[in-house]
Amino acid sequence: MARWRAYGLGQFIHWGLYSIPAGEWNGKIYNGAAEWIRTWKEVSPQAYDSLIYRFNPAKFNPDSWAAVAKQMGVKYVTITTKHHDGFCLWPSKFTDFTVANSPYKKDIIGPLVKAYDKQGIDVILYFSVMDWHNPDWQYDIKTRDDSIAFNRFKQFTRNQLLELLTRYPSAKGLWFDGTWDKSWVKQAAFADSLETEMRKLHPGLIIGSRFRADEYGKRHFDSNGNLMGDYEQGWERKIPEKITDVHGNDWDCVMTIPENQWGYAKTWQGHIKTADELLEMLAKCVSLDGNFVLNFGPKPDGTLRAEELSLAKAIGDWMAVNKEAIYSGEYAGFIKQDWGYFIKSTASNKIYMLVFNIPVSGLLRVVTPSHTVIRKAYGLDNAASNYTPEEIGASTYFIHLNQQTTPKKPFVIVLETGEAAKGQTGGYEKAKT
Ligand code: 16Z
Repeated sequence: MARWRAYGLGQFIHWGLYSIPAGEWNGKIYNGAAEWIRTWKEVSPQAYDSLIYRFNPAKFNPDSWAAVAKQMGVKYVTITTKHHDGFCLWPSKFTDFTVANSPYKKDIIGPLVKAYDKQGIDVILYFSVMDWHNPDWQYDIKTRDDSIAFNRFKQFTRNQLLELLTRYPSAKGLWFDGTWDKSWVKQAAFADSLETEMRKLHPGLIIGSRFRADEYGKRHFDSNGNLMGDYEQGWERKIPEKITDVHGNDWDCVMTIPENQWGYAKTWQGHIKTADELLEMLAKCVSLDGNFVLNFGPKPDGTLRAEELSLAKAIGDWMAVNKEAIYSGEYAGFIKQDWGYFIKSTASNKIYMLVFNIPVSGLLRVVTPSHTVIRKAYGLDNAASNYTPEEIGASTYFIHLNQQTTPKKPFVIVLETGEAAKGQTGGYEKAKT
């Protein structure tokens, strides 16, 4: 988890049969998430499942995906091995509904793991427990037949998970999804023993809080209020506002570029996030002790769409200059200010100011924790660019920006701080009221 904590930035990949229709069925474009198209009432599940005969990503090149991720500066990637539709991107022995029976025939996961490993990017395997293709999957267990079928399903799930961990031993963790239905929530004992089995097979395995419920059906946090799993997996398309929201837990935020599309959708509707917006989300997450994971939905031919490539490039260009403020960054303990986010480095004593909103005055307020003084302030992109913080009150400073030269891009100021000399009060007198 120490390694996980230092990641800062991650990539999510949603790829599967849903990338072929890409949100469009019989000429109609659906606004819902493209990877859910199998469930729209106009879509026949049989027709959807036949997409397996069209899965043939001729231009898939795992090394080029990994190179994009490397340039972007991500430290880990989460890849869908099987989404809710049940289609497996690895040749699972436990179902026919896999890449092996598509025209592509080859394993997708193995080469991806290898390519990302080669770039030094850790891999987490996404796995949906809910499986629309498997007739044994149930939403709830109401009859004896449901129970018999679901018992088969549990063994199937166990087989697939042990298979994934055996085939891809370098994976660092599992990202579970589709675990919210009553059927699975009732399997606390089974899930608990499966978790133990997986951890034994794969020491150090990281599992988030979505995997299992407790015996009272509580999810994420058990009936005693304790986090279940290694990190909180509830921050999906939302970000905490303040440090007390995260209760001292590890967490990551998974985020889409448009409003709610994970799989490839031909047409993105509504607001599409900009690089600066995404960078601000990244800064906010790291400043509150979390990781930020940006989703990509590759096209059916195996290439990445132009919008995602250009965002990845812009984020990577920013990271090339400012990564020191992101990796190994944690909550700084400074009062949040309107211009942006404070991040403290766990690797040094430096404090980073990630500036996103420049005030009209050009003055950035910094209130230091008690007995802490600023010794030095300079631009992360240029250690020679000194700022002279003006002390304006007890533990309170203004950093003066040169409004002529301040870039119109998010930037970082490094603060080197120290302990105030004994008895040093700054001479500021408190009001008597
Ligand atoms: C609103 O109900 C949802 C929304 C998203 C149920 C499931 C999901 C899936 C998405 O398809 C994507 O995989 C996301 C991470 N997951 C929670």
